Amino acid sequence: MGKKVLIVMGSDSDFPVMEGCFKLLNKFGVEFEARVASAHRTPDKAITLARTAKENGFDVIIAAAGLAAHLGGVLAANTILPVIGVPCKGGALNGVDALYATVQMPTGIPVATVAIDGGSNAAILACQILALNDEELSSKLSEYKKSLEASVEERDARLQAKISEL
Ligand code: RP5
Repeated sequence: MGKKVLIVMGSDSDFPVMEGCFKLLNKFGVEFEARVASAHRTPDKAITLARTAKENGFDVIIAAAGLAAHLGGVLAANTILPVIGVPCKGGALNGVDALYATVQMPTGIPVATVAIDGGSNAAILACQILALNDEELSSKLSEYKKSLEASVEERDARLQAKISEL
């Protein structure tokens, strides 16, 4: 399988938010490349990454940025690949600024925005997009959903045990 997911981060300081994303993509066996490029500090680099992503073999882009987070929008403006935005917490507004900047895109240029610090969900959403044309990945996602169900049942059992001890 070639490189499938391009991850662009506004800064390496966004790494803690994106660690879960990298881990999940590894778990699902999806290849990715992660780069730092800023919509404000290195606009040419960010635009070039977006414009060349398709020809470089990527199918989905994930953009992670904090503060006035225009990265997802700038990437989406320069590609027809789906762009998933991860607003990162930080600064005086604690990520609400990044959420609004990422999610409130004008008609025609969507950025599929996950929760503040939702790096893991960005990985899952990217895998769900790729799984449309990948049966093996589709099966892995189904297994993952089953493991979530199992963990809820374990939590339910723990709750019942705690209540019975009161
Ligand atoms: C954003 O500004 C980055 O995505 C990061 O979330 C935030 C702070 O960046 P650094 O000053 O740590 O490089 O562009």
